[in-house]
Amino acid sequence: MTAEALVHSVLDSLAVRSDFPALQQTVRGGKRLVYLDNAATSQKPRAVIDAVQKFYERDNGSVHRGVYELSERATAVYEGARKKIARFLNAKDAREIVLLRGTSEAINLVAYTYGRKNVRAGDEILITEMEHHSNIVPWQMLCEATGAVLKVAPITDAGEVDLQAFEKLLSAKTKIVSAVYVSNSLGTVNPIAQMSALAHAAGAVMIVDGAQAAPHFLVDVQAIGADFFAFSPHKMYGPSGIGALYGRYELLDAMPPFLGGGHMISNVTFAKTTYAKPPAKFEAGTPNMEGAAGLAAAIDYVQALGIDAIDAHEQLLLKYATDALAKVAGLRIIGTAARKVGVVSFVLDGVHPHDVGSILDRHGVCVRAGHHCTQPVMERFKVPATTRASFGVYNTMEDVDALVEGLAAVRKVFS
Ligand code: 7TS
Repeated sequence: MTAEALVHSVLDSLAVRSDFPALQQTVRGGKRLVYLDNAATSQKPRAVIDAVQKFYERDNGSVHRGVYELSERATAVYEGARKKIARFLNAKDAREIVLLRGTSEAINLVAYTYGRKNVRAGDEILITEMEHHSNIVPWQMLCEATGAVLKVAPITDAGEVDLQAFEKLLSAKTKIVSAVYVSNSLGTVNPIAQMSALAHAAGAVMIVDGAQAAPHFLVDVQAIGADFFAFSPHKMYGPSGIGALYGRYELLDAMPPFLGGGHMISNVTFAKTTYAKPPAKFEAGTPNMEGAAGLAAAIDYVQALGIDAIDAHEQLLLKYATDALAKVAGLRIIGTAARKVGVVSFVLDGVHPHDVGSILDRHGVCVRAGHHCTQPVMERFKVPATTRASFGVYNTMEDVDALVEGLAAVRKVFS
């Protein structure tokens, strides 16, 4: 079987592509749109767009509060999405799912509430060198507020966490370990269950930044031992502005609230306010209801394709792209871990990644060029930035070929 036929045998990516209205357009004067920036945000299938529109056309009403039919429907959509996420991530209970804006807000919530309650001066928080800024800055803010110390587990030249060093950095002082499941700039899939087990053995809680995991393979928050797990559905064909924090119920229940306001209370008087139980305690204000409708449709969409088929499809693309890019003169791939998702970061001798990105854009190829909000990773590999291609369900080998052809054009400009 040819490689092209093999890709189509696990997922019919051309049929999948036709589900995405945005991918039907041409760009830059008639060029086929080759969208390879899925790690930043994915395009949306018709089913998700329709679910958002249907919510506005039929079900929009005040969630949780109203006594009329539209409000009941809005509440059913919103709470239905919560249940769907709980099943998707294999949480024990839907009350363990807090609906927020996304991964950044989820990690900030944990740092602010769990962190300020449980972390004292001299305690330690352990992260890794491959974290997104969203999983660095909230911990630095917590350390500033409490006098705790941030420790960083180094990564190897291949872009894998140095597990021995990680283990050595754990001690009775470690109160929190927070690590990325999948690196957005390197593509590395971390041995997160093993890291959780080590964190727990040291008596720390384990927070998993799952932004780049859930779109690509089956996630089971219980199996990986996550105490908290952050999720951004806009990277998984869902709407932006909605996301989730999974937290073990006992932990959520013992945490103080984050934002104050409507819905998060049990009773308010000027003398004393008592708070609602989780997840309501962390959901002040009118939430993103239409986003919840779209998010539920996105989960249905990936489950209908089959998450294992998605994984297999992206692995084939990753291999095809890695082999093809390795043959490009002067190109070096940054991130060569044994286990990766469909993310390829690279640098091209003598050409700044921003120039690579701009020239590729002229050919209709959308990639990300920059530090990908992982400046310490750039420092680790001694590069100012990388060009990153990241794959999704609708990408094909033709897309990879377009990338490689675009790179030949870059080379011509800079020769
Ligand atoms: N963590 C990881 C690993 C990420 O890749 C991102 C976003 C975030 C956290 C933040 O997610 P948000 O939904 O709250 O924004 N990563 C990227 C990226 O790679 N390019 O643009 C955003």
